[in-house]
Amino acid sequence: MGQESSDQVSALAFPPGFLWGAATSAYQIEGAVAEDGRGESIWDRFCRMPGRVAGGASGEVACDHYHRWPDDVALMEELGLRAYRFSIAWPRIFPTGGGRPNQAGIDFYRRLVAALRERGIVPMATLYHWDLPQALQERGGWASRETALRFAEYAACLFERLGHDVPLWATINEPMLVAYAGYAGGTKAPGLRRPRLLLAVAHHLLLAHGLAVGAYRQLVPAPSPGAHAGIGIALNLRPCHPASPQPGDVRAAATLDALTNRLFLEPLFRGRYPEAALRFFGRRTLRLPALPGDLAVIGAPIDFLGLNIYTRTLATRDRNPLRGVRALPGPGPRTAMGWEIYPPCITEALALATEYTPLPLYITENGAAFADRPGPDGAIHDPSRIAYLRDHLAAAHKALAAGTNLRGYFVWSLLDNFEWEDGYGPRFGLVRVDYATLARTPRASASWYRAVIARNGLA
Ligand code: IFM
Repeated sequence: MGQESSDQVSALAFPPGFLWGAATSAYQIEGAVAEDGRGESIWDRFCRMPGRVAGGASGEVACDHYHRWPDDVALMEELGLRAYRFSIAWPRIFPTGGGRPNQAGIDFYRRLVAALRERGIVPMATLYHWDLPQALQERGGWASRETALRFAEYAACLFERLGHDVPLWATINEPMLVAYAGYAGGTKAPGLRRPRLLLAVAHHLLLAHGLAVGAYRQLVPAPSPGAHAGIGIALNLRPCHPASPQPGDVRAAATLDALTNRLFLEPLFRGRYPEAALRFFGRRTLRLPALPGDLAVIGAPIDFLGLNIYTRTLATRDRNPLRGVRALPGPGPRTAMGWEIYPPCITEALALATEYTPLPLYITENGAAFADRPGPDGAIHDPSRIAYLRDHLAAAHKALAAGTNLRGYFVWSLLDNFEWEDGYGPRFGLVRVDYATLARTPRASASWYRAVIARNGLA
């Protein structure tokens, strides 16, 4: 990779100290699902259900990061990353969801965190990136309040052991997808098609978040103001636009926004669920299982808000009264996931978050899957990924120039990895992984990103 001087002046300079990183998650990269006492997760189980995951794939080996993490940390250093967002596998720490913690699991993350810190890479740990211990699923999973209580214990255990070494913590990754894809659409683990559970699942995820924040305040010293430190949550915000100017579609966009974005923002920052979402669910006789005091727990002050931003959604009215609204992809060019490439999704999602909070914001995920292959010289040219990242970063810069409190940006993903129900098809990595040999090869986008970090901005 080319050497760039850090004092180069860039056309789109980011603020000093802006945190440049890349992200991954445990089940998507670690493999070693039966090693060192790790328990079964809902994804291990889901992957064994016939027809649920493309090609019958699973995270059994994934990128073998569990064994190759020293090489992966060396790669991060080569890339010049200032931060790395990873997730902790709950079943490695509590193989059956509770009881006594598994020391071998804790040690794995302790070693990883120490290696990151030695290289000056700021660790951001996510506590829940979708790999629930299967034993808790058998007791109802997120539809049960008990899971939120067990999550608070799991979080406290990690704050006690790693709270001083990990400056940034995200509680839950994308609660919206956990609820809708896991319990209503059934496309993600645990694969349930029981939309009636939606509101309970969303509420218990938020409650788990709030309880973990409470534990953090008791166990970890308050972060110094201005530092990249503290606790937050990673929401996936998708700006919703009407598919047409028809009043039905305009209403559909507002409803979809309430059901997907504001369903999480509003309780976190305003101590209530959005009226439009409650009306929508109420008409379908879904009940919120909130106990007195829950909303205060959920609204416990946090230190930052993480945002996973990829695209926007178009909304249209669905004449099926059970559904009411339908999400459509936009008309623009698409990534290999079929997601519309729409860079203003960054400015719009940041504006939506800013409506709710003046807190520091981090883009905890942004990136794209594209099909590419190594050329005859072995190099991997991925101009589409570079263009995607450049245009989305330019949008982030625009938001910064308008005063948005954006403090950092994490590319999804460091490595190609297990893309959930899509198996190993879509490749999001700055670094290509050859799944036959597990060899890692940085793509052209990795050199490009390295240069962006070195000059703290876009050329
Ligand atoms: O791979 C996922 C990640 O686990 C959560 N956010 C979106 C990514 C791309 O689909």
